[in-house]
Amino acid sequence: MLVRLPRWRLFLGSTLDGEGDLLETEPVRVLFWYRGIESLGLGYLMSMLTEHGHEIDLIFEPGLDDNTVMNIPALARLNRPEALVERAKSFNPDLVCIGAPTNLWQHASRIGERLKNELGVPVVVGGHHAQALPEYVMNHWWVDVVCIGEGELALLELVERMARGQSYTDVPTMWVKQDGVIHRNEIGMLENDLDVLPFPEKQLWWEAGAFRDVLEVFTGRGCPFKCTFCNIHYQREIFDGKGDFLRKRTVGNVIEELKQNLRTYDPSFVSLHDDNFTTNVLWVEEFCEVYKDEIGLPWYCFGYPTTIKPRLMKAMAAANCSMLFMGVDSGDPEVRKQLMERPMTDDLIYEKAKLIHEHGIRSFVSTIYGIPGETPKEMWKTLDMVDHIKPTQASGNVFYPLPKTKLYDISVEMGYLDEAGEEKVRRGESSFHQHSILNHPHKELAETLAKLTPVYVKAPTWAKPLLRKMVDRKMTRTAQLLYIVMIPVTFSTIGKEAVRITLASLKAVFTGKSAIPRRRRRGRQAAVGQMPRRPEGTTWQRPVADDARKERIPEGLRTTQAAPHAHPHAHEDEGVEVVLAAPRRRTAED
Ligand code: B12
Ligand code: SF4
Repeated sequence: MLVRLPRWRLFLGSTLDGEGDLLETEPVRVLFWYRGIESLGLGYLMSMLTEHGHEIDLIFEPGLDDNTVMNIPALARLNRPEALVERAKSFNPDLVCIGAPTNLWQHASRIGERLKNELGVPVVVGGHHAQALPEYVMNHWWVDVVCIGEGELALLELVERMARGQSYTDVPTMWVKQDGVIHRNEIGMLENDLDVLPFPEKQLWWEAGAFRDVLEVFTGRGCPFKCTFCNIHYQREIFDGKGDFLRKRTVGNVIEELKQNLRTYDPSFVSLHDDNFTTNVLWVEEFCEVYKDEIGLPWYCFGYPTTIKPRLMKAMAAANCSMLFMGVDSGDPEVRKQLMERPMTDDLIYEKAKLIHEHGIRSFVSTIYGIPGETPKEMWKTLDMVDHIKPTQASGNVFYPLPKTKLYDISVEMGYLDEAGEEKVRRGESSFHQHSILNHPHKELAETLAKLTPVYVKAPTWAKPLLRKMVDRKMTRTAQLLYIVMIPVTFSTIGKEAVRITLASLKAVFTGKSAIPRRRRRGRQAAVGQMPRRPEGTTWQRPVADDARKERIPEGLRTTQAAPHAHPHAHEDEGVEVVLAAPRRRTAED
């Protein structure tokens, strides 16, 4: 029997009895918001919902005024907020989902408040700012739910509860505010088997102009390292005991996603986002073997210096790897070791850069200037190291104390971040590419160096003394201008895609396409065999009645508790041992 249930407004907080599971429910309409770039994290949430029969739409702000790289408030009009709100209204959602890394929080809260006022439906906020500062985020009147971890299972559970008219105040990983009470639920179990997740949504991002030439894909989640400026070390703590922190998809599953997207889109480049990518040589070799035959497009990935090995480079070069991103971060070994917890010698960095180039792979290195306690001499060493490496591209970042990171705490302890600065971080002001928000005695030097690093490494020898003079005189504004003008030269690959995305996303907001509800037939992926590792007998078709899915329901909601699933894979290769289910063991190189 098909029972049509009313929308959440009529029964929020009421509970159907257990038989509710058997009801055929109406889809819930979920609206997503993001800004500036495609978010694969949100893409996963979107496809999880559509695979279960719910309807989604996306409002995407081009973010030209402040894209975390440049801040030009006069361009804010180009985001056409009115058009986005109109689209939101015409979609008539039951739920709004906002993705918020720290530096997007200001924009997220502006649109979140507006949507709450205009639509009056519950608003869920997730992403790194929400994970780091859930209490702060929840304290905003317009926020109803905060997602404190990975969202696929938690959001689906919440939406399914809405569809069934059940209360969702106890959904793990979600903090829920209802009738003035905040229900702070524990973080739920992580999905250990990434292959069971539906491939992230692409079409809505494409329509919004968020990608064109570059097809992005995650091959794994988590990172074995512990850089003090990154969220990874506290994420490892919050997910402790909740499953495998380091997870890898199977090669077949990644290739299948790429193939599926290549049937629809026509990218010229593949971008693999995974900090874990180069840590598992056997996985990479298997991937490269299949990739070169079945995909073949040039691609880009991340590599932690100690994990860059000859065998790996050989396999990657043969599979058309076109660029490798490697964090140099600081040119001073003590700063790297003591302040950044990236213990490696200068020689190791030079050797790895050489190795990359010897295999015909282009390099993209990144630097951070202005961390607490850093001296001018140490900052100059960073520029010199990067110059010596002769990378294809280099980026310069101004240190930003991301909330809950070790380097944030160090900044406070050392007096570099006062209460006003902490409030700026909570509000997400500035970014890695803008002004230093520390009370750093050498902040102008850091800002000028950050702007000039990409230009300096590409400059002819005769121009370098001039650029050094510019840094000496802390000509930050001129450096900023030069940085912008030189983008086509300094970031030729990314720059081209950035221009295409800018034009495409502007076109999308200006032509004002109407909302087209996306609803996919349940079980679509299963039907075409795209989940090679999904256990037999399981299905995405009826999530509630499905036993296998119940196992994936976060702890606390299960009727029977399943033992946490752990599948450690240990691989030894060339002295690097990587254990995928546990914190990484230190290597000789570390
Ligand atoms: C890959 C990556 C990128 C890729 C993004 C690829 C893409 N298209 O999605 C690129 C290189 C483009 C990128 C850019 C930036 N990144 Co980045 N990036 C990462 C990285 C390495 C991995 C992220 C990851 O594993 N995601 C896996 C997916 C599945 O997780 P997710 O995106 O977090 O989403 C899940 C949950 O957070 C949650 N969730 C997220 N949003 C929402 C919303 C709702 C409603 C719900 C319910 C749940 C939810 O559910 C999602 C699915 O499980 C992390 C570091 C790390 N290892 O974590 C940094 C990281 C996320 N990046 C960071 C930063 C600072 C940036 C930049 C600002 C850098 C810069 N200088 O410009 C830009 C931001 C651009 C932007 N507008 O988003 C910071 C964010 C810190 C913070 N507190 O905000 C991180 C944590 C690194 C760090 N330094 O600590 N990044
Ligand atoms: S290697 Fe990258 S993702 Fe891993 S801890 Fe360091 S900065 Fe974070």
